[in-house]
Amino acid sequence: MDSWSGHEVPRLPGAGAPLALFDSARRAVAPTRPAGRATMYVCGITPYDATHLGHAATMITFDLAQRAWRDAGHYVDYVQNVTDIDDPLLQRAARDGEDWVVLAMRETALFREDMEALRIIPPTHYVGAVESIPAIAEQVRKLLDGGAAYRLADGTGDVYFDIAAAPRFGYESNLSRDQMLTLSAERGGDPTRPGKRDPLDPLLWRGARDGEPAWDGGLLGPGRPGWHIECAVIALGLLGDRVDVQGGGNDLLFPHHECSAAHAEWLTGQAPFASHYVHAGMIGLNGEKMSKSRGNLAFVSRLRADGVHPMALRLALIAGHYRADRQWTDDVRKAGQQRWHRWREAARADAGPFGAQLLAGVRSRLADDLDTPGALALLDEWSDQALAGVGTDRDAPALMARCCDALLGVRLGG
Ligand code: 5CA
Ligand code: ZN
Repeated sequence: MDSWSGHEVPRLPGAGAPLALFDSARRAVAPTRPAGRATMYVCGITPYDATHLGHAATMITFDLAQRAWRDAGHYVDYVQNVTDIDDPLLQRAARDGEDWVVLAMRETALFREDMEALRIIPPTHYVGAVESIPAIAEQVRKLLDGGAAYRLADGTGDVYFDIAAAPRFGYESNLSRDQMLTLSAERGGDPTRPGKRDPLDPLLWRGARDGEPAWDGGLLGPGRPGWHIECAVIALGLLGDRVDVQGGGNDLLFPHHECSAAHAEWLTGQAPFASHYVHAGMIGLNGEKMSKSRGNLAFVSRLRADGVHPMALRLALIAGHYRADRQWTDDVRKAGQQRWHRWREAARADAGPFGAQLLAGVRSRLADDLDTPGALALLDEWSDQALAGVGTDRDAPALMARCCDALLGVRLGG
């Protein structure tokens, strides 16, 4: 499907440092090592409601990774999906008496608009689950033929992945079996369903049900794909057998990314599927994780309509480290707006402290697991000094603005 429109990313003098990121599988910060072209797959929205600040924060996180890679001289091949068929989407459409396709298209259009406003560099490929169904069905048939999947004997036509076919299962999330069972039940799995070989086995293909949309699955029969196999197949089809980064919010650590990796690794015979599994913290509101099911949402579109500049929003969201779960509050918003105004003023100063040094500092903070609080502190200090008339580098204000634009995605002009 169509992505959104991009914008020019200014080039900076010299080159950025190699990017290191925290890998959930190894539980450590480790350098990324893209072979020229860097590849990244990020789990995108399930479009049954508007983009909230949690989605925005996660998308900004991976946008920063993309910017750091580009600055270090890599071409970035970036794929993001849209889960445009899934139970929650069908439930919301039924609740509101709406066509599920219309709902998905409307919310995806709004997401694109929000992403553009936030200056998120568009993915190379923006891909819907629905348009990928033939490819997904083909891979599910392969899993079934190869003995890594089985059909439930209850006549539903449902097909499950046999986690016994994934000897490394659990390596990505590092959780105990009890924790996995709990999370599977909370996050779309069905550990108590009778007839499964292992309670943790994930659904690959859901046989057609009355009143639900279904697609031709060839020998699988009519139905629709399970969630984890969608992301595995879309990633493999467009990025090859391995990706440098598999990304999303930390609510996807298990079962989603564990199962996607298990599917992909069985299909390619290569492990690990991702060199880095990168997880952004959850943005909360009123003390709880922001989620559609809880209904405590702060929408990007709503804030934009209320006059909060998208660049101030971006600054507010990156004031905390991407891996930390954090709360959205009025104070966080106000601090973002104040910083935005101050930096804009500083970028218009006649001179400031040495620009090359500022750029080197910001680059090194971001290369170190996207340390935005560290980068923001350097830019705050530089701005304070420039506004106090400290420093004689007349090229520094323009370089500071270009640095914010290219590396943080924050445009100070305009
Ligand atoms: N469509 C699936 C992924 S394949 C999905 O999780 N959709 S979503 O709409 O629920 O979330 C979209 C992206 O935003 C995912 O990467 C998810 O991990 C992330 N996300 C969801 N809620 C939050 C939140 N409160 N804070 C930060 N990130 C979030
Ligand atoms: Zn996904």
